[in-house]
Amino acid sequence: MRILILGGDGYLGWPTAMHFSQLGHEVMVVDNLAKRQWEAEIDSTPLQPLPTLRHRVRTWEAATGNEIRVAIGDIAENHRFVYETLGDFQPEAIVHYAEQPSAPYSMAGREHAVYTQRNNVIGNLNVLHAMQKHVPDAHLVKLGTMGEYGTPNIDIEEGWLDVELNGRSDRLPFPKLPGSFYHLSKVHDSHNIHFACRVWGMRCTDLNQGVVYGIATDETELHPGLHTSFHYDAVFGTVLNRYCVQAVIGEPLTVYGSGGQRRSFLNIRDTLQCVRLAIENPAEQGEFRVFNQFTEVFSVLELAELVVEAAKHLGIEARIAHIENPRVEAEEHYYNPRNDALLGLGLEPRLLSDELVEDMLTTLTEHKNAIDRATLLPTVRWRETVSTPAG
Ligand code: NAD
Ligand code: USQ
Repeated sequence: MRILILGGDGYLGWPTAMHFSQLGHEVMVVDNLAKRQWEAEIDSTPLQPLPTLRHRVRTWEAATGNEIRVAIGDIAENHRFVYETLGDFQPEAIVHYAEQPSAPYSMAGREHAVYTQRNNVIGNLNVLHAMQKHVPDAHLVKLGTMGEYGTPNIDIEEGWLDVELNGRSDRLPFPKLPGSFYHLSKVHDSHNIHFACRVWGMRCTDLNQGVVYGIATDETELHPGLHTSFHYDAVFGTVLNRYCVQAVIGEPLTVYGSGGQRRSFLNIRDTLQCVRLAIENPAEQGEFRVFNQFTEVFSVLELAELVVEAAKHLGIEARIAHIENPRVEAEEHYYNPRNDALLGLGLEPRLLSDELVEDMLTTLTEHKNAIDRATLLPTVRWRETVSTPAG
């Protein structure tokens, strides 16, 4: 199958590209390398220096004999580039990761909020229009987020809600209560994709993904130059990845507020499994399909306690610090999301056991000296209209 990966230079995009290439698919990656500029802007560096995208692709070809095509371009600012790429490559499936992914980055002030929503919403619109023109039968697999739903006081269904009102009933999009301008951009994307399915008969899967953790996949482990971009700073690092880094360098694990915030989580290896299952079992023509993509639910305090315990097994004494929550979010709340669809397609979750955290801690210890402590504490505050994203 011809598979186009948008955002193929990123944390999830690069391992996904290698995964499909290894499975024998014809893969092309697109990226505008914007993440590398955001890193420079906020003075954040990934754990391991990243070779250029073309260099990574050459390493992949040398290691496996498989080719990955590359196109550098901006899907939001250059719609012609998107049309040309889809027209030339004729993908049968498109995996769309190419968005600004950080909630704190989007909350740093007006410019960052506008940039995030413009980049994400317009990029996605350009993809939808280019698909309609050049590959109307292709399957769009779009990365959304569990954070679109927020934390309502009812169970979270997969995208839809059966509603009865005044004697009538309907199946309607599940209500959304996102917690940042970034998460809002994903809600806007979902509405635009749903509309495109209704009016143009396109086939799309919206993957409402939880928080991803992990540093390695089967393919990144094939060669030292194939690692992915792993962040631990307060802007681009996600919570469990951050805790593990904090533990190995003896910094306290930064639990925001009481830590009762419950979220959905999954291993980066399971991201690849879920995206593969979505592609192998495509949505019907005209169908807007929503999957909740996660394997487990934890509170952020439970996660910190898990890391402390795993660190203890390795002789590392980790400790927890409850710091003032820079975000506006419920710290004690009901949270019960469903994830039946991907399990029904055969997802075999790789659950977070002590052993898995210990593996991560061991790998991170090898890179201990490269970790920049200055980027660990949050500087973006939701209640302030201008914050500095830099540490
Ligand atoms: P990332 O920043 O590492 O990757 C995104 C890539 O897209 C970057 O390489 C960036 O340069 C590229 N990009 C951004 N805007 C672009 C544009 N206009 N044109 C071309 N390329 C562009 O982020 P990630 O963690 O790999 O996340 C990938 C996707 O998955 C994002 O959409 C994110 O919102 C979503 N997601 C991530 C997580 C997570 O925990 N990492 C969880 C749920 C959803
Ligand atoms: N948190 C801490 N301590 C930290 C960092 C975070 O307690 O040091 C807390 C946050 O307050 C929040 C939770 O951990 O309650 C998750 O924060 P996060 O930074 O790990 O994740 P989030 O901002 O939600 O965003 C990440 C990705 C984003 C994706 C989202 C999935 O960056 O791309 O969409 O996870 S979800 O959370 O399901 O919406």
